[in-house]
Amino acid sequence: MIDAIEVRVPNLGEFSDVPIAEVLIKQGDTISVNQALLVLESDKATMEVPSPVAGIVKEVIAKPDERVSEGALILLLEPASGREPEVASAPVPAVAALRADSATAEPEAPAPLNPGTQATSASPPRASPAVRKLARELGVDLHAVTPSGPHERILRDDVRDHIRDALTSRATLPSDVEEAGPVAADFAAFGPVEAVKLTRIQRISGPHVKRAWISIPHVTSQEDADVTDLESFRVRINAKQSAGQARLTVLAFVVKAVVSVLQEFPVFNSSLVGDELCLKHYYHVGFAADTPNGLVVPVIRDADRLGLTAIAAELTRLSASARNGQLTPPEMLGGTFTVSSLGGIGGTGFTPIINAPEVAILGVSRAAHKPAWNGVAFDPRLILPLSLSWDHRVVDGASAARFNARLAELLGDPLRLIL
Ligand code: CAO
Repeated sequence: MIDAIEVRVPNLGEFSDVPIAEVLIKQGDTISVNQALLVLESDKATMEVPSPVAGIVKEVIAKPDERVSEGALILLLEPASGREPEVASAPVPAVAALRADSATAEPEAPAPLNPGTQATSASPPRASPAVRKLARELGVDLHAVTPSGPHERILRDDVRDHIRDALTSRATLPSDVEEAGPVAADFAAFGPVEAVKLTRIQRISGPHVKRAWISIPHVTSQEDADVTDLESFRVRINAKQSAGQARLTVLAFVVKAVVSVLQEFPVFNSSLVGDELCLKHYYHVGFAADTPNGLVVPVIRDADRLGLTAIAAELTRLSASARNGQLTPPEMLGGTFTVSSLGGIGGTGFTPIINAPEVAILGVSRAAHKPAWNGVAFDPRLILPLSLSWDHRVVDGASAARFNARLAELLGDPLRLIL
């Protein structure tokens, strides 16, 4: 059995009776040769006292704020596994680090984790070389750290707490959003309630929609399209459709027009990948479909190669599959732009959520007759409200306004649209 080793304060050169600013080890710690044990701080300097031997700390004798000189007992050490103690092969320096007591002697720390909380203290932060090193490694500006040690000294734990607080505050938005619903409320205390499970589609699409809403800076631009001529054209064509032919819906015209405008404004048919835009040279247009089980988004592939009636046929086929729960995964993948039409239901406008990784989505509301000034009198015109949500990292307001204006122009001139 090897006796515990007494580890004492080494020769401090010109210094004696120096206060202990920090005790860096605790009982049970396994320490290695040269590991810092104490930080001593005099009026003129800060010193770290390294360990001359390796082992397990049996008892810590030194206490913060005590004053020590050469020979003072710091701790009792047990050699690891009862072996002969490993000692420094070269003499351990009396102090591992010695610095003038000025923060300017230290290299600059990298950009702070949380610049918003940066302090403007005139005096340099007080911290041991080890703490400064830790702060540098972790990119923490010590000016921003709240000290908890004696004499406003920043301790290791203060640096760690600072990082934890910074990370927690960064994570606040999503978790706040998550907790925004009154999940824990006891609704039954106010009246009868019933619990209904979310559908499978809702459980799958919910997190996707939430992620898109939180992570994409959305802006929605509104536009009115005069679809008076389009509607009379549509009614005329539908009246002549033979049995079995797909009905031309407003949505079919919208998809046709959207493809044409996407070709003119390629950025709307892209995805943001890191700091690059992936511009897609194919046009797979998704459309939101309301089904008994929830919202799904079937995709009309290569919509640019389809005529109006083929688009209408695809809309009919995919809508039926969506309602019957028979869509296959490929029929829901690869969309480059989405249209969400609530026109069959109502509404004068809404803010659709972008179907990430797409960068824009078009919302279509219910067309209604509105008076339009023709220069002489008010004319009743059928106006279709368009709501384009776009990712402000990719699209700017002017482009969105041009996209919408062009779309409205095409929808206002059905012959040009189909030619
Ligand atoms: N303005 C006025 N009336 C409209 C219209 C519009 N924009 N769009 C459709 N209508 C009317 C038409 O009268 C149409 O009948 P006719 O074509 O015979 O005249 C009727 O509504 C029914 O249209 P529809 O909605 O069934 O067909 P559609 O092709 O327009 O839409 C589909 C198909 C699948 C998009 C639609 O059924 C649907 O599910 N819409 C909901 C989408 C949704 O939920 N979006 C929200 C997503 S975010 O939660």
